[in-house]
Amino acid sequence: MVNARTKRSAKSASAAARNDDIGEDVRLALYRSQVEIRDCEQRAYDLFLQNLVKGTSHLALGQEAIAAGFGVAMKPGDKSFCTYRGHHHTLARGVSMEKVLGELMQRDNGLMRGKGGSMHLASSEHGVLGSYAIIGAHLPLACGSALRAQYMGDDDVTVCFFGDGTTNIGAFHEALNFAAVYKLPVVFVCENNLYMEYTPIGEVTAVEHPAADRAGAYGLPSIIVDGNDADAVYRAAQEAFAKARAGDGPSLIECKTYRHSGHSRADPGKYRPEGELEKWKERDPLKIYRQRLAEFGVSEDQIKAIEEASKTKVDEATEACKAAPPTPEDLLFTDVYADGKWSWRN
Ligand SMILES: Cc1ncc(C[n+]2csc(CCOP(=O)(O)OP(=O)(O)O)c2C)c(N)n1
Ligand SMILES: [Mg+2]
Repeated sequence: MVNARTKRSAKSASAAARNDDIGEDVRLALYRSQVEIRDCEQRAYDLFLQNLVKGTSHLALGQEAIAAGFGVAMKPGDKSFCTYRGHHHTLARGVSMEKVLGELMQRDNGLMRGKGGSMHLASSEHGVLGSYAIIGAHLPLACGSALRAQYMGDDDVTVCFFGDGTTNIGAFHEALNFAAVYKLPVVFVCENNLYMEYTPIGEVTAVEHPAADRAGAYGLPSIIVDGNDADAVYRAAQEAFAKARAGDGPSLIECKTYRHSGHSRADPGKYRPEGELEKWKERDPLKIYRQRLAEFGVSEDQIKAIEEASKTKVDEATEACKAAPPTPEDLLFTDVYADGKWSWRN
C-alpha cells in the first residue's frame, strides 16, 4: 500500500529528476568518492592511534565534497596539485586506498614506496603532480603545468588546491597575476576551512572572503561555493573547466568548508569556540549528499551498497598494508641529490 508520505516523496523525486542537470551516474560517483575518502581518512587516524602511521599527517575529514566534486569533474590527463593536506585529492583522482595507506605506513606497497609519507603523495600516471608542504609553493608550479598545456596545444586543465591561509602568501598573488595575464588553463581552488594552523583566517586577513575578495585584483569574477555540497562544487568545477578549455583563462574558486579534526594528527583543535564543530557537523557533506540521493529517488539499498563496498575496500587495503614489507633500505639512497660526493655540484 502506498501511504501519503511515500506518495509525496515519489512525487518530489520525479520532480527533482526532471530538473536534474547532473544525472544519476555522476551523483553516485560523487557519493562514492566522498564515502571512500571519509573511510580512508578515518582509517588513517585509527592506524595512527595504533602507532602504525609514522610521521605527521593532516586529515581532510569534513572537506570531502571539494575533492569529490573536482575529482569527478576532472578528465584523465587533467593535472592536480595539492598541499600537505592532500590524501583526499589523491584518492579522488583514482589512486587506490592501498597506495595511500601504504605510504602513510611507510610500506613498500605505498605510492612512493614509503619514502615520501603523508605530505609527499604524487602519481604522474593519475595526473597528481604532487603534494607541497611549503605554503603557496605549488601555485606558481601549477601555472607552469598550465603553460605547458597551452604551449603544446593540449586541452588538459590544471587544478591547484590550497587553504585559506595560503591567500596571504606572496606566491598566491604572483601566480594569480601570471595566470590571468597569460590566460592559463588553471583553476585555483581555495578550501576555506576558516583556520590556518591554529589561527582563525578572519583575524589575520583584511577582507572577509580571503580568496574571492581578491579575485577582482586579477580581473577574475568572485566565486564562492558551498564546499560541503558536492553538487555545487561539481557545477563550479564544470564551469571553470569549460572556460579554461575554451582558452578564456583561469578561475579562482573559494569553497567554504570546515575540517572536523585538528590541523594535524597531534592537534586536538581546542582553540575552536565551543559548539562550532557541532554546528558544522550538522552540515556534514556526507549527510547532505546521502539525503540528496534519497531526494533524487536513489534507494536505501543502493546507498548502503556504496557504503559497504567502501568499508570492504578500506579493510582490504589495511590488511594488504599491514602485510607489506617496509621500505627497502637501499631505496633511501636513490633519487636524492647528495651521493656523499661532490659530483652533483658540477
Ligand atoms: C611558507 C610556509 N610558512 C609557514 C608554514 C607552516 N604552516 C604549515 S600549515 C600552515 C597553515 C596553512 O593554513 P591553510 O592554508 O589555511 O591550510 P589548511 O591547513 O587549513 O588546509 C602553516 C602556516 C609552511 N608550511 N610554509
Ligand atoms: Mg585553512
